[in-house]
Amino acid sequence: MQTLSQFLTHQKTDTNLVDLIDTLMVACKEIAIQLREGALAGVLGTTENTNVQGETQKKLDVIANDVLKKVMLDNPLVAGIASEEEDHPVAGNEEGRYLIIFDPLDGSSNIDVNVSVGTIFSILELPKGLTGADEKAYLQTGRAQVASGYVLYGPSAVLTLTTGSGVNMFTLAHTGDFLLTEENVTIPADTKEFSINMSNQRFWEPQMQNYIADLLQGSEGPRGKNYNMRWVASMVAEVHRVLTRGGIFSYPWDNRDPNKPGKLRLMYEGNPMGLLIEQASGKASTCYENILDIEPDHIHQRVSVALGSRNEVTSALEYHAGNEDSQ
Ligand code: P6P
Repeated sequence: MQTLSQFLTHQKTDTNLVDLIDTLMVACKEIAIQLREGALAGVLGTTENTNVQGETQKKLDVIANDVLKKVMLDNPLVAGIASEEEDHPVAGNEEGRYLIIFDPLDGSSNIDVNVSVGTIFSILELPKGLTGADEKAYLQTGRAQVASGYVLYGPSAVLTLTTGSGVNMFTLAHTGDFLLTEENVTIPADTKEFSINMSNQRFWEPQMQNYIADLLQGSEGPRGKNYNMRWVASMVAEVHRVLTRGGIFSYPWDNRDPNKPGKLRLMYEGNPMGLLIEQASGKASTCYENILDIEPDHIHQRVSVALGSRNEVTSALEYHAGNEDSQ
């Protein structure tokens, strides 16, 4: 089985990008070890702090963020990093070429109940004339990403990665190597599985209420087939399932905070996941536009999401375009 470095080198990936991704995996392996220790290492539970999102930080949120920050900023290729857990970007090396944006531990509300979580990352090139300290340097569309992916810390630790030539999956072996286990991942165009937090149903726009209501009618309804539902509350786990067997995952806009475009974050959830989904022949939308086309305004901006099996996402968008009778 090919190691991650062998595979990327075989694919003729830029050697600097290979070096950067290898460094990222050093940090993720350390996070995986801390997670495996869990209660034994006294790393469960929350801190006294809240992050820029207004969320109480888990101890492992802070640990994961600190590991990624230290390891990545030590690499001379890194001009700067931005993180869900950092108010502002952190400058790296003046000669650095890359910007790394990450959600250090997505789904961390699941840590204390031992459910899968993950590290999501997005890699951009530093624009000329800007530094890793300038927030403006990071505000690039999702299509500008040179690579994106996540490490899912589940029953096994799996890296899912795109460098713009398809999606591949690598499983962490006991040797410490990430070994190629799935090549050229392709999402089935159709699905019978949807993933949404149904407890928010009364807050959605009518178009989303109508779409989900039609799914729930099953084979007697306009969709003409029975659907199954999943909700893990870790986007990284949901996206991994969608990449592995298809589905539609959505966290739509809701009226609980009308000024917020969505719950998820564009720069370190929507964009990296959106690139993976598109590279695997799926579709990634806000329900109104392709996620990867959004011109970002600020590093922590939020976004609504509907992504996964191309034909199913297209149907969901037709409800939002006012064609409720879409089949
Ligand atoms: P809710 C985790 O906090 C996260 O950002 C995503 O990983 C996940 O899909 C979503 O929020 C879960 O949100 O409202 O169901 O807890």
